[in-house]
Amino acid sequence: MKSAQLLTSRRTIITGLASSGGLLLVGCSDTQPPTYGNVLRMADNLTYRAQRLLLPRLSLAREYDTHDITSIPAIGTTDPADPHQGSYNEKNGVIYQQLRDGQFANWRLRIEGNVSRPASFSLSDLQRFPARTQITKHTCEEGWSAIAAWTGVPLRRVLEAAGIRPSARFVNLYAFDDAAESIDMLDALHPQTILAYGMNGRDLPIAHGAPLRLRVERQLGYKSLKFVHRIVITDRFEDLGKISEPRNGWAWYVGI
Ligand SMILES: Nc1nc2c(c(=O)[nH]1)N[C@H]1C(S)=C(S)[C@@H](COP(=O)(O)O)O[C@H]1N2
Ligand SMILES: [Mo]
Repeated sequence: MKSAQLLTSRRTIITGLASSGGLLLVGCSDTQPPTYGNVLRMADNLTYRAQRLLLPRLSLAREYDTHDITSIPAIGTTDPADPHQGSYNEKNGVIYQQLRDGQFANWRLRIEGNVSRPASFSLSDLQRFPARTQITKHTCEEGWSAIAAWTGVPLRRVLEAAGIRPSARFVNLYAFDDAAESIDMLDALHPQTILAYGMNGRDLPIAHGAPLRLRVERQLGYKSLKFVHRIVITDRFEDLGKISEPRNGWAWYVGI
């Protein structure tokens, strides 16, 4: 019995390895993070496959207590309306300034792409969904981490309200600065993946992404896009253009 079990598990491991090897050979298919033909970037595929293989599908990131909360710096864009910031987008920067002047009353989150009911939600619409608060550790690729409490609506709820089609595979999110992110459906439907409008018991501050940011707790900090205003659901991996991670030399999948 024991040896039979061992054999089975060994076979699973071998099959797993063989399938990641196969994927390496296949390279850039529409089901995989893109490598753009660069051998060094093939590691993205491996990290992605290994994490998806080894981690239970819905394993939770650790959650902390209120007394664990630390101070947290604001990094990257801290004001999309400030033309002096690195990722400033002229058109969206002006829109952001107007929305902020109106306390985000006219702000809307658009959900489009491959959904059966494209939707548009105001902040109060989103606040009417059941909320989730989680105290988690943010880990930045620059080498620092911080613990904060995030309150928001699970992304899953919002996607379901718009009607996820069975063929949906990726969720692309766009921000008011020149930043965008995409995550796969597994991360999108994960219970700790939320669209946060609150931080440490208050409204989300501007510098941390007001009025709405993504929290995707099982990946590095840069996946947690701030200033989100548009979400597009797609059937295949899409290059998000010149602002995309792969084109800028950043890994698409950064599981922790
Ligand atoms: N729109 C947008 N989102 C962003 C960034 C950014 O520059 N613009 N920076 C990312 C990085 S690198 C980190 S570490 C976190 C920082 O979040 P914080 O400012 O709330 O600490 O936001 C991420 N999300
Ligand atoms: Mo970061």
